[in-house]
Amino acid sequence: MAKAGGWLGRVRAGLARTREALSARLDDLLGRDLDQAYYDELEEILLRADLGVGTPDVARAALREILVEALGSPAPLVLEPRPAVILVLGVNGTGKTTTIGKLAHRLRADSRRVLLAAADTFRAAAADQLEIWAGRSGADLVRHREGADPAAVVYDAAQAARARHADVLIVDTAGRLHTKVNLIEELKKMDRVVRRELPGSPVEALLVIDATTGQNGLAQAREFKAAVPLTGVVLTKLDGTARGGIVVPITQELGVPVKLVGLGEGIDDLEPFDPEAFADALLTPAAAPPGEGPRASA
Ligand SMILES: Nc1nc2c(ncn2[C@@H]2O[C@H](COP(=O)(O)OP(=O)(O)OP(=O)(O)O)[C@@H](O)[C@H]2O)c(=O)[nH]1
Ligand SMILES: [Mg+2]
Repeated sequence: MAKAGGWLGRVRAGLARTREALSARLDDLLGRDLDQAYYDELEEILLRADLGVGTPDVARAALREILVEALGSPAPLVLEPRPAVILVLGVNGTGKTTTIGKLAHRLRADSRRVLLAAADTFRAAAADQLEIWAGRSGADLVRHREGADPAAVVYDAAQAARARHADVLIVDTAGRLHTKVNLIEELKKMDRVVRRELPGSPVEALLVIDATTGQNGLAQAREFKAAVPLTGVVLTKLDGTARGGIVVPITQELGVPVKLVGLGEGIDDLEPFDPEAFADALLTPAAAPPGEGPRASA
């Protein structure tokens, strides 16, 4: 024991500088978002300690496995029986209306009849914006005048969805802070009305989170979830952020799957979330097929 301790003690002392360099920098990484920048830094730390290029490769493979496990299985939207309802919620400017436009386009391409409800009656411009997306995607629209009760829009849209045999009714709501009690009550009312008017229809409540807000988005999600039974998250603006790793804590801490991701402002920039593809996209530089090593494309 004493001998082993002595040996260990000497090696430990000898490795002091390497260890300090490693652990101080590993500590810096703790608590940060898991993203490409994180991975690059981890790789650099391992290489600086001369652990060799093989070690970053092993670390990459292990990290991929951890990510895929943490992210769970793909969770597609529930769209049957028809008409299916999708309520789209979130704080201001996260990309709700844009996501609805893109989603309507995807569903139309899949030959589904889509009806959009402009339940953001806060500003007339909000319904105008949704109307433009309806035109682009070939969806129908129900709108009321500015300042109307959002639940009344939802009521009319539910009747229209039934009368016009819509396959999917998507409800656009006004951006709201999760801390505003009356606005959260308004959301609950919309949720109640649509369930009452379309009994038997599946209701997706999708929370739209702007990935660039990082951990803040997670705090929003907790509050929304306490108010409305969320069925999924849409993570937008992944194209412009180094914080894409926020997907992991969202999935794990909320227990709500990420269902869609927004990758730009265009009509085609929305994709179903695929955990395996996401882990690869996060860890593998563009153009390098998996397994070719971290700098194969450089
Ligand atoms: N880069 C990028 N921009 C996006 C994405 N999704 C939305 N945006 C942009 O984000 C801005 C806000 O989008 P909106 O769809 O109006 O957001 P909203 O949540 O409906 O906003 P409010 O209704 O005001 O709460 C617009 O400039 C969009 O083009 C995305 O995935 N990537
Ligand atoms: Mg909007």
